[in-house]
Amino acid sequence: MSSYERVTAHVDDPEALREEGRRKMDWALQHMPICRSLREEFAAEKPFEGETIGMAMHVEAKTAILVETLALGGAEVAVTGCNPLSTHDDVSVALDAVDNVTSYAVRGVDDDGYYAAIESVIDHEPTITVDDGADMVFRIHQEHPELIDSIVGGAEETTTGVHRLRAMDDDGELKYPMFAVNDTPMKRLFDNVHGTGESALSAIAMTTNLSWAGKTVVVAGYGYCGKGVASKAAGQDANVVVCEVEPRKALEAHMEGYDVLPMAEAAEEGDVFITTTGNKDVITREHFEAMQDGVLLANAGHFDVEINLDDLDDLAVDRYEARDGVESFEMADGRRLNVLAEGRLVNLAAPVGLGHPVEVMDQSFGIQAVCVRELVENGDAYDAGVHEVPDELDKEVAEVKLAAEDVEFDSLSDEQREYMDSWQHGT
Ligand code: RBV
Repeated sequence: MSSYERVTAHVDDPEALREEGRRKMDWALQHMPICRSLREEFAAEKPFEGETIGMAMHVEAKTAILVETLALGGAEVAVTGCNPLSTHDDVSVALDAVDNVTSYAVRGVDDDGYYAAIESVIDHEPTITVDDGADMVFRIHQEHPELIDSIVGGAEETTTGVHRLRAMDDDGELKYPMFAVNDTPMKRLFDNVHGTGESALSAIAMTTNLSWAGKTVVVAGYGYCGKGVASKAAGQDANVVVCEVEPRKALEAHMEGYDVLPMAEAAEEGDVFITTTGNKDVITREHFEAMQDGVLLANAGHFDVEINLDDLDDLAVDRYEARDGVESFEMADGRRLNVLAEGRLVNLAAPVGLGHPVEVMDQSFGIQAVCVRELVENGDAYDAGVHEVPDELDKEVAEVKLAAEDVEFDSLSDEQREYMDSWQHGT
């Protein structure tokens, strides 16, 4: 059953829901010049005719524009969510109404519903896959290996997914080519840094109605996402503490002016904790035991494993919904520790979560779209395994964006090019 049928079975006015979803998509599109430019190209040339694209991504307005862009290029697209809480049902319904698109995403599904929807996408027998977190690639390899021969390749959106695919690849278990969209400059220097920083902080602020100024914000992980969260929190006048396990990143955080502490010490000081590591058990029992009353606990990593909620539940004598999107865990000594969005990635899974700002997703999804085009045009050139996105494609997307922003920039003269390519020049 598509999301339209599932969602609209419970609402009085499905057409109003579809219209609201479409309105959100139209707003996003206005701010997505890269996707607009690509959709013109795709609509004229129909590069995806005959392809079936299976997608598991956060189904909200910007993602819907990517899906529609691929469908306008001639593909049949089946899509579902990549997180049980990040789907916007109105957008999912609007997307399902687009020609050649079927959406199976519904917000608030349980584990069975989540995987059933991925299975429904796989039933379309995709020739190309687009993932955020690699759940679909993984499922195809585990449960439907017979489909692999007819899959040209795929593209992966996020750090965690690329990490997972590299682990599969290292074990010789990845059987078709996958582009690491996350690793391109146009993606991770913008989406991971500014996107995560802005959207995680705004989702936390909107969910709690609390201020950043004067707070101690503990950021776990100083990768691209952690850097973004730390710098935006500092920009809101918070005191930022960084926790790291990698010595050079810890040093980088220290040199960039943040306090660097082990989590065991940071736990005593923090007012707000934001995890961005991609690893499990970043905040556990010993840390909960040391925290102050009223702390906020939020995760901005892809999976809900960073804050150990089983430990927290063990310690709690009571737990209750304190606000929409905030669950309070009350300790025996009366302290209340507040978990946002069930420990799922807060910028998308909080009830007010809108995901990253439109402009950065335009960049990320521009890369996704040109990767799909590259797979259709040159898929045979890529072996099974994880591949970097060709730099020319990344530059192409940057140039479209600069043109849309009316930013002019320099180019090298022939002499400069020659100088850069030669090694004979010295003093
Ligand atoms: N992300 N998507 C959105 N569609 O609103 N916001 C963030 C959206 C992606 C982002 O690219 C990141 O790599 C991934 O979500 C984590 O799941």
